[in-house]
Amino acid sequence: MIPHPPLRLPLLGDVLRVSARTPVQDAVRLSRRLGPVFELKAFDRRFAFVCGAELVAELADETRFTKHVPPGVEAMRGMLGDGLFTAHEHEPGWRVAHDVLVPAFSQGALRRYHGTMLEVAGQLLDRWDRAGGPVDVPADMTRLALETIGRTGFGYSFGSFSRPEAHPFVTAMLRGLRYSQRSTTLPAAATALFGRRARRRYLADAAAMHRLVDEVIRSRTGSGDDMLGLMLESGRLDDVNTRHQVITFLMAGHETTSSGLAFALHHLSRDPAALARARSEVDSVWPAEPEPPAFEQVARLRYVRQVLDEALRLNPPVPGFARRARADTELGGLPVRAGQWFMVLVPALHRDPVWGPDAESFDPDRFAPAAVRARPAHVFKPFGTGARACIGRQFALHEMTLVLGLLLRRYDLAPDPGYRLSVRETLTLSPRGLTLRPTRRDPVS
Ligand code: MNH
Repeated sequence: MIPHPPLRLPLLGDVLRVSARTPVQDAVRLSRRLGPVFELKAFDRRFAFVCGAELVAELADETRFTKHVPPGVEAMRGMLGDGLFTAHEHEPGWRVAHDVLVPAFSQGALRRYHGTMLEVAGQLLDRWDRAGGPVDVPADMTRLALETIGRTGFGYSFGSFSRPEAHPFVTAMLRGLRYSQRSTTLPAAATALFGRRARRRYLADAAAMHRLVDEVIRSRTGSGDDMLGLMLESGRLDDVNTRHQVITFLMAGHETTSSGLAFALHHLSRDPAALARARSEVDSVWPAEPEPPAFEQVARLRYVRQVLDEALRLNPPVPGFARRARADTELGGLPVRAGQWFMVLVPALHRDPVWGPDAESFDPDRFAPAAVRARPAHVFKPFGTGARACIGRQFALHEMTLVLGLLLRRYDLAPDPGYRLSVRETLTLSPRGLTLRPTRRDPVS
């Protein structure tokens, strides 16, 4: 028997313990009392969560467990179909698309994207130069990341920096994510009864996104070796699958990267010592303004990278991934049937006792090379695990390190003293209402 909260209600189960707006944070809170594996029941559904490092190491064993598409991700298939992220383990299209797209994320490909990433980051700096007051960090990071993936992947500009409001694609996508998240907390019957209008709206949003992507494909100006070029020229993906991959990359490629950057900026702006150290690294490794950093100089920002890893530990933008048993097996001695699945609760894993008693505090030294070597494997999983781990990891890390470096090189970043971190959940996590006041650094500092 898997542990669950005491005093479970008939019918409702544990739903009152988990708010529809903050299911992840509530589950993390419950995990402190319930232990490394526990179950929550919502109406007619049961969800098993795993957050203990030793159990996650077992789930990472690809011979016994594999990726599962859980209900919240299944719901996203209205937008993403059988794209890489939402493909079921048994769908043959995954391997084909994976093989076609891997070269789009190689070192060589990143090198080609570097110039475009710099141009987009330049638009962010122009915006912050003119701000003259607080900037909306999540909104600006979303502009940056959407523009970056649109231009590097597909040769398409969303004009994100010349619009006062979010691009309609972003609005439709956020509504779609919210709908998908809600579908995990409502009982299936309630969704069917009361959810007709929401469902219609979702399908309309998905259709609008599909039309936009067809427009991206038509107006393509990129070269043959970007993501879209690889897909079109391979001749191995049909039109519908190509469309699903494009939406997958636009969505996966910007929601997550933008919140990763926003959380890192939050933590850094509140830790003057870490900020000073990160900045002095930028000043010593990179040329002075206005000279742009070369491709190779980005990965040399080792401490900035530690800052990003530590932010991804405390606030992983993708807070969970699911693993399913391939055959009857055990998990921590517990019998597990073939097909049974578990949700890895990443923010809780990232606070496992292996991280020490001060796991809640922000400390980039946790990612110093010696400290990393001293920890067991599988305790840090912001990008998932195994064959279905994030294909965009190096892309995201290059972009985030580059942008953080450029911001540190140019600005002092004053936090809003009244701000308390509030985490917004839309399947991904992001810092709600985070603002900063960027001011140009003293030329002599
Ligand atoms: Mn990404 C899968 C996190 C950036 C494209 N990504 C995953 C998974 C996690 C994840 C976790 C595994 C989910 C699961 O097992 O169900 N991704 C991130 C984070 C960032 C990120 C935290 C940034 C920070 N991801 C990106 C970027 C792209 C991208 C950038 C594309 C440009 N991610 C993907 C795709 C998959 C994925 C595609 C699905 C891979 C597969 O199953 O083959």
